[in-house]
Amino acid sequence: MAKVGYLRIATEEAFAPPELMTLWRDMLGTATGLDPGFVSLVGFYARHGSERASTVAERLQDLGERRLADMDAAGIDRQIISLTAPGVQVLAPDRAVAMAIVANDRLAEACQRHPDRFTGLTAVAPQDPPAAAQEIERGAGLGFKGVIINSHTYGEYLDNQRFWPILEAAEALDTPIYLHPTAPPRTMIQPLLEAGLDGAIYGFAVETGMHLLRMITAGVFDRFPRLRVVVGHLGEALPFWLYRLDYMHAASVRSGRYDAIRPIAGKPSDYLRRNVWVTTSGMAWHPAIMFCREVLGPDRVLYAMDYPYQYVIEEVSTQDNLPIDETARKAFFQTNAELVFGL
Ligand code: 1DF
Ligand code: MN
Repeated sequence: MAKVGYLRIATEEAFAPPELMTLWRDMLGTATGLDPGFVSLVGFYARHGSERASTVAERLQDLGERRLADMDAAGIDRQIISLTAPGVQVLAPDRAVAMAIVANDRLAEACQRHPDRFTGLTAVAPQDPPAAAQEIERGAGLGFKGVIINSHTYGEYLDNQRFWPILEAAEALDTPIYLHPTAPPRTMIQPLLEAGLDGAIYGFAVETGMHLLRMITAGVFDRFPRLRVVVGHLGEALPFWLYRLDYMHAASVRSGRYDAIRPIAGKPSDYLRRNVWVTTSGMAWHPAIMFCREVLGPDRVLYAMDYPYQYVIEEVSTQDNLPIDETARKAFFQTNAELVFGL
């Protein structure tokens, strides 16, 4: 990998503690009435015999030499590491709270062993909002620089006031929430699943983009104006929709068609430019990256690899070669991430 005049900080990089892998496998083996998204996603990575499934599962569990060697080979200086989807958000509440603590302890140990290479985000169990708020505080004490939420929890979204202690804690500690995809919920997945489109190819983006949009239109960012949200995959398609979101949101407000669409202080695009940062995870494509820089602003677009799900070394040089100047390149790979995550 070419030496360059900036650090490459990859911001959406995943891990799974072996304890959680084991628990997921047990659930797949014994429980009935399982969530179809859990079966599709975790059933693949934890149990499928294919080369993709087994190398991802191995790499997810490594927070040591293998991960560091992969980073070296790709020229990644630092990973911002978070608990992979669905994390603990598919577990019963008490188990989820306990397993988030295990995951955070494991990740904190690894970050302490490799402080120049790894930064962690705090995993939480949204099933128990007060416990999650407490874990966010503990995570900040462990040195974590944000919170990972793997999208919906049993089909519930962060605009639901029951989750607001989580948003309140993140805002109070001035620590960003990384809103990461997971398999769509039971109530949404069927037509995606039957076509094989529920995963990272498209279903993730539909579900997570909607999650962020729900937060915006519900007025979450009026209630928590300093809350910062980072979202992968170049904003889960929302930047491409900005114009129409603003137009149709205003039309819905004017007509009074929906109880759920009430006036909010700004246009949807205002919140995307004020409260949201997007990362390129898996979207190593110049036209899309340049478009997001243009419509959101160059300080809002950050590099991410999506290790180990999209460990493609050539995509790093693709992004080294973005048609931007050296200052902007350093912002894209390094300083935007340093600012958002407070590194
Ligand atoms: C996949 C992709 C899985 C991403 C992920 O976590 C993930 C995948 C379970 O390809 O199945 O984080 N991703 O962010 O694109
Ligand atoms: Mn990811």
